Amino acid sequence: RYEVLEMYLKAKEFIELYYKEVEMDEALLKNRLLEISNEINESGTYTLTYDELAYGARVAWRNSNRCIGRLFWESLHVLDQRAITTEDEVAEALFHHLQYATNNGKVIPTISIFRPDHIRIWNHQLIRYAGYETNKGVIGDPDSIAFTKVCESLGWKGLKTNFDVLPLVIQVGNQQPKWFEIPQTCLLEVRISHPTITDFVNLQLKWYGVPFVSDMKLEIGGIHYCAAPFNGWYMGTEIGARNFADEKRYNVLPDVASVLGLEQTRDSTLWKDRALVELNVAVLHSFKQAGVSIVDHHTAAKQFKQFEKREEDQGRKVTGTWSWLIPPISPAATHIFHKEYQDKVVTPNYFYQKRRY
Ligand code: HEM
Ligand code: NRG
Repeated sequence: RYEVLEMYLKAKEFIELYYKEVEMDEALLKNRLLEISNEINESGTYTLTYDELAYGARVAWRNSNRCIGRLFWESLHVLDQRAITTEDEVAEALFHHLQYATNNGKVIPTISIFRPDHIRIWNHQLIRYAGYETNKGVIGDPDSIAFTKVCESLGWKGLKTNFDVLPLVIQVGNQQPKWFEIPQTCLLEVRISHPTITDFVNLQLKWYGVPFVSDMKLEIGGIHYCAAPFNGWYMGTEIGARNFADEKRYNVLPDVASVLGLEQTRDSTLWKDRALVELNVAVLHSFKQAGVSIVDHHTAAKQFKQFEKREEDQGRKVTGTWSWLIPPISPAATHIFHKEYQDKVVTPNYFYQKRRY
């Protein structure tokens, strides 16, 4: 049948890449392809070995066009959770991932891979703050409003602070999803202060220490892993120049400017730009002080340049999405701004998928 052939061809492409890059024996490759071909013919699908799976997840990171953090792709820690079948087991595995990867602040880039079909995590990130529409405006993160409503409809109730950590929402098959409160032991947060401006703490800002993207699909060799949450560490601008600064997110630039005593009546005073810089200084300072891994955008760009060099040395072409790779502050101060990238999609890779709510 057509789908069977299609899957075999995709499997073959990945397995050949794996044997080429990991320098394995040609004869073993032939054997492995025969084995996969038989398994697909019998069952319609096939199972990667742990080593193939781990390599696939790492190459998928290497191929993530929007990611500036790719220098470290080979060090991704892979948790194989394909044996898990129930919501409770998934929640347990995710708690383990949160603790393992957070590692008391010394963040370990990690991915948990669940069985390809049947399991879906509804959260965008494992840890994220709720958002509520009220008649006095939005409380919390406006980006979470729709998902927060879903959680409430499932019976969860938040405290309605600006930083309520949402529960995990896990679905098996087409069953009603189950929600799980995240234990405090899995949660690391950083209060935001500024190295010299003491009044900064009056803004009462904090952010969670680690981003765990949980709604993307990992594709390796024609197999689609719909539940494969991964994490690295933050680049400071993600928090300081977007999550806190966007008008449609926490929108704190006017408050920061007030703390700095800046004239806000004219755009041309560049009060937004000055507020942005001090806010980003505060984010980097606070994470550093709390012992939580974070990278500034200049260092990240230099690391990305090293990645480009290493890939070229290996005879591979680096693909990328320029508009995502440039940092949102001082982009032209990085080399990325001054060159072009081919935005070609290569698999293995991480993809967006349809939301389940
Ligand atoms: C996107 C940095 C680790 C895969 C991004 C973005 C940044 C970034 C700044 C853009 C995010 C945005 O603008 O919203 C980093 C850093 C890491 C890291 C500093 C530290 C190790 C990882 C890991 C993976 C990964 C471990 C997967 C295994 C991706 C993907 C995107 C992305 C798929 C695109 C997300 C989307 O389209 O929404 N990364 N990353 N990154 N990163 Fe990384
Ligand atoms: N901008 C988002 C996180 C997206 C992924 N960023 C990473 N990924 N650094 C935010 O929450 O601000 N990672 O795997 O480290």
